[in-house]
Amino acid sequence: MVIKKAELRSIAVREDQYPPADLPEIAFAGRSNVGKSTLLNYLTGRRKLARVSGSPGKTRTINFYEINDSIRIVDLPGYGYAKASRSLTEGWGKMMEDYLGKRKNLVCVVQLVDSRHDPTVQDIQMYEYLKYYNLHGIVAATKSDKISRNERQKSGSRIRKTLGMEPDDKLIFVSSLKKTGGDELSDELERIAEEYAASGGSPRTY
Ligand SMILES: Nc1nc2c(ncn2[C@@H]2O[C@H](COP(=O)(O)OP(=O)(O)OP(=O)(O)O)[C@@H](O)[C@H]2O)c(=O)[nH]1
Ligand SMILES: [Mg+2]
Repeated sequence: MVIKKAELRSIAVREDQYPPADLPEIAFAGRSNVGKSTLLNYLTGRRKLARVSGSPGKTRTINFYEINDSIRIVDLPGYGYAKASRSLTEGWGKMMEDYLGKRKNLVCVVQLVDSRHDPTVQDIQMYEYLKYYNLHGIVAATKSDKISRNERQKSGSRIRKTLGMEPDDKLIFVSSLKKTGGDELSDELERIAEEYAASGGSPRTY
């Protein structure tokens, strides 16, 4: 996918702040600090489009980025942020339920996991949740610059097994630092968007 244009369309904490449901959306979900915002910048080739931080809990809103006026990538706030206050954690749950559970033009969620570690309990729960809504299918293993080629094999089977990925589910190793894996991921996203367009943009039925 050649990205000619990428811009922040909306920042939302409530449904009435979402943009109209007129374009297919692909969301990025994952633990705080796993590298969602950095991956978005890497994929769009815009270094400063999404804000990145060394400390977890940077993205606390649902941020909609419009690509080539034809598809949106949605940067979701991360989970598993230990220092988050109780009210923030509760707010997070509702915000995620409202978006992931109801958004009609949401076609897929890319789940990000850290390639260095076993998926956490919350990663597993998130993948289960995505499966339930049929939004699963692509997992991006981030920060792959931090592991060797050898470790990648092991990491891959561990992630597949722990999350309970099906053989057809895609696992893509990415490094936003070294700029690897992005082409494979964006080809996958393009394929999904085309499928959605070919289906006449049929909305979710649940
Ligand atoms: N080595 C390495 N570091 C990375 C990579 N991607 C992200 N990081 C670092 O990981 C940290 C967190 O990145 P973010 O993109 O802000 O993470 P996030 O998932 O958006 O976090 P929240 O907004 O808190 O949910 C930053 O310090 C990034 O520089 C990568 O591919 N390789
Ligand atoms: Mg972020």
